[in-house]
Amino acid sequence: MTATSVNSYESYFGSDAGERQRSREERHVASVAGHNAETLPEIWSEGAAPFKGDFSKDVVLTVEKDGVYGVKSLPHYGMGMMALIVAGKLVNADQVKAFKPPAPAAKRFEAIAGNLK
Ligand SMILES: [Cu+2]
Repeated sequence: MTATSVNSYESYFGSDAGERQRSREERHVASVAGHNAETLPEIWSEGAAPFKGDFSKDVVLTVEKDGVYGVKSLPHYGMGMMALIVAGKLVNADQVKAFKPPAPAAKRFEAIAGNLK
């Protein structure tokens, strides 16, 4: 399954990005220039390879280990431009619980994290 996100600045990672997505491949489409998608290292399944997409370029993350994967747009992460991708079991759910986002991003993070069960 491939999950596609993004189409505007505000919803770069899609309004549905926090929903439970058990995808093995996640594609971030650079439909708006000036963003990227890369690993949020605090929320990343142990041993999984990190990734870093170039600005204004599509990037595909192929997930091979169960867990929750945090993805951020580097320049806009502080405003909450992030997503959580779930693959298989929530083996690192404790990382989500412990994570403290930048203050302006807290509301958005709580909203997407609240969709994890
Ligand atoms: Cu961005």
